[in-house]
Amino acid sequence: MPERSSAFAGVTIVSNRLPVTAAVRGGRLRLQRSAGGLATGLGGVHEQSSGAWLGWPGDLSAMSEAHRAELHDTLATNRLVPIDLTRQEVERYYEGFSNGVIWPLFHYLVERTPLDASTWSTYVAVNRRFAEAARPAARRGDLVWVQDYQLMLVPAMLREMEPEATIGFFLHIPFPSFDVFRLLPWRLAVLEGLLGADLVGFHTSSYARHFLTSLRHLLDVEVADSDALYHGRRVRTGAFPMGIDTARFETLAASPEVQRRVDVISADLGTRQLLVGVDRLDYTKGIPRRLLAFERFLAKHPKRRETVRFIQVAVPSRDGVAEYGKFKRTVNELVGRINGTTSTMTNVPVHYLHRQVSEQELVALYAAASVMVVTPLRDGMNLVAKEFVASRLDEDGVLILSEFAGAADELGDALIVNPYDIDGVADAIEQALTMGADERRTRMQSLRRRVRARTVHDWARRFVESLHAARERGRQSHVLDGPAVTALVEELAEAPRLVLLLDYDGTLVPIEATPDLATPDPSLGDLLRALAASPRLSLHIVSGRGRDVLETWFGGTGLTLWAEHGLWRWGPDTKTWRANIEHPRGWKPDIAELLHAAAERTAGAVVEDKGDSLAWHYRLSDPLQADTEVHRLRREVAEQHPDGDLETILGSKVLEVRPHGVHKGLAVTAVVHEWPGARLVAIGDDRTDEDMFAALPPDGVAVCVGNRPSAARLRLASHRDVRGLLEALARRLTGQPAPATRDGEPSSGPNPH
Ligand code: GDG
Repeated sequence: MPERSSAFAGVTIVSNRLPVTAAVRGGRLRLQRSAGGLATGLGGVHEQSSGAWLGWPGDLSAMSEAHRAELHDTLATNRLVPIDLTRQEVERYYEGFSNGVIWPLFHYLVERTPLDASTWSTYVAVNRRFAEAARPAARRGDLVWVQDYQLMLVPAMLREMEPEATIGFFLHIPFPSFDVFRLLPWRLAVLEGLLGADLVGFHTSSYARHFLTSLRHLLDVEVADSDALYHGRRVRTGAFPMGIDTARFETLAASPEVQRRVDVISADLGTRQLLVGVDRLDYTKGIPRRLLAFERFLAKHPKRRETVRFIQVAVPSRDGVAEYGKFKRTVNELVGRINGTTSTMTNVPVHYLHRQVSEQELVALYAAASVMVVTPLRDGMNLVAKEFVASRLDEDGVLILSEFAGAADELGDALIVNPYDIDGVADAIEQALTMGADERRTRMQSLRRRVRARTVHDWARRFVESLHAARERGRQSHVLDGPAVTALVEELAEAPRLVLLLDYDGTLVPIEATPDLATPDPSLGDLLRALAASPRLSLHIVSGRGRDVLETWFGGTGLTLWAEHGLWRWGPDTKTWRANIEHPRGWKPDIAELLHAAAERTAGAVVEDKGDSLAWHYRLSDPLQADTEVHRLRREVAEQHPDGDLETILGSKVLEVRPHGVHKGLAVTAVVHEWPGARLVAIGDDRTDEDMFAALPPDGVAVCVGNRPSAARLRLASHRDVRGLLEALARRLTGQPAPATRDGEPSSGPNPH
């Protein structure tokens, strides 16, 4: 029995298939629970939840209206919500795109991937249907847990409908490395689809890493620890290796029925040793190469033709997908050829069962095998390997396991093989068959400990608990839409004195490819002048830029300027720069040398000398290489200045080196001192602006621009929305119409997203 966990209380599951199969037998409707690991693992969650489970109930086209109505009623009493799909939708969304395109590509079988666009639109449409069906649950506040590669667009679609929803996604197959994933013409849509979730889970940490790498390369998403920072949200990623229901397999293995079957199998084997393979008949599972390795093994050890038997169960699968029909013939022919050349008068080495076997037969095979051969070319996890281990109550038997199965990460005590290395697998078979009893026991004991330590119920609980935690951390800021901007402007206009502290790059103008390109447009000058004209308002630009450029751009607008993150201050009355704090000098040449060396190594990176600080810009560089260089530069700076008189600050695609203790919060502190009682508003887009937000007095208003997570309570989507807010404020304070925006059109106020 799964442990009871209150974490599951309001979980709604969304998966391609419902966990039951409906059929009409003897004129009566029968529902059979699916036996697979996924149905078991999620079944425990569903039982303890008040939420629904949404999925396709299978092809009902041959079912009478009366049976269909009965089916819907029965499903409803079990909180199962059927998503009906037409025959054509199944062909295009499920067989065509999911199993025809995503499945081979994500398993690195590029040549089996037909990249024609014809099925994509149905994939999108059916994903939308699932998202719409999940909407009521999301609105109710349920945790919505979406499963697998058939539904990768659902998280973003649901997020769009219900921005406050809590959404988890788990991928049961590998997430391929970036160089393979990038082949997919719809790669951006898939990434954006997944990023709608609060938590994206994978079987292994390498799949999670591949996902994050693709995000960095293709969407330039900022990654902090293993979280993706996207549209103002923190999308957590993580490895949640799926386990099995170990207790169930142990109980089955100990049952008299299974024992009887083991006896029958053993009696038939006599003194022969048994190798077993169990898979869906799928080209990812490595059956042909496994057969070739077995053939090679027999060729190397001809006497073994009499003393071993290899039973391969291949469960029919996805018959509707063209590739699978061809594959079935290939395997048939291979089995025939190998048996033709290796059979003796008294033994046929390969027993090929192209059908589903009962659970009892399955566990009896696991229990009777000397060697279990699990050699997929790629496999997200592979539960068969774990089921074999759980069924070995005798602590005997050897597992041969592909290094390309996710399970290999946990089951290191198996004989780990490369399925492409036919000779290596042949040798592993011989090693397994001749392994001493002590070694077999030691390995199996260790494998059993691991499989028991992480059951499928633990997997479900860990995921759902992480999703709860992700929700707690995710919601921080409120996106200001048009009415919220109006309300804010009204509130600010009430203040007798108002101070605006504005960052420049990314806040008043967009981030351009190089800093030189991000010059202020004339309309920005007009807007700032209009604001500065209000006697109640004090306007400040608080930038990381150097003194000269700020003075050139804004010297004539009546603003106070703060250069180099608050190190220097320029006032419209004095028209001179003065340092805000004492700071060390003479450090720049050595550090500049380091930064230039890093720029030499990194295409697109440039060094900027700001006077009393240095900046290493990498907007045009490969994000991953830049990450490595940033890491290295921070270490090198710390090594050269062990006394900590310098610090390195990561901004928006820039690493700054500057004297310790300089930060934008200095500007806020000074303003609070000079304008006691004034209402302060700070607006900024990058990490350095967080120092301003942190230094604000309790009634200060912090507004973050763009996507990154922030301590700011309020958020605007882009610099355009900042201008919209400032224009509205200028109108309200001066009673004059606001100057036009950069595009020559008056802003209609910020967009909500
Ligand atoms: C996907 C991923 C990941 C097989 N033959 C019979 C039978 N089975 C059962 C096994 C096992 C299940 O089917 C197969 O699970 P796998 O994990 O091995 O593989 P996929 O079906 O490809 O599953 C995979 C999994 O999702 C979970 O995330 O591990 O990597 O590809 O439970 O026992 N069951 C019965 N008779 C059979 O003949 N009764």
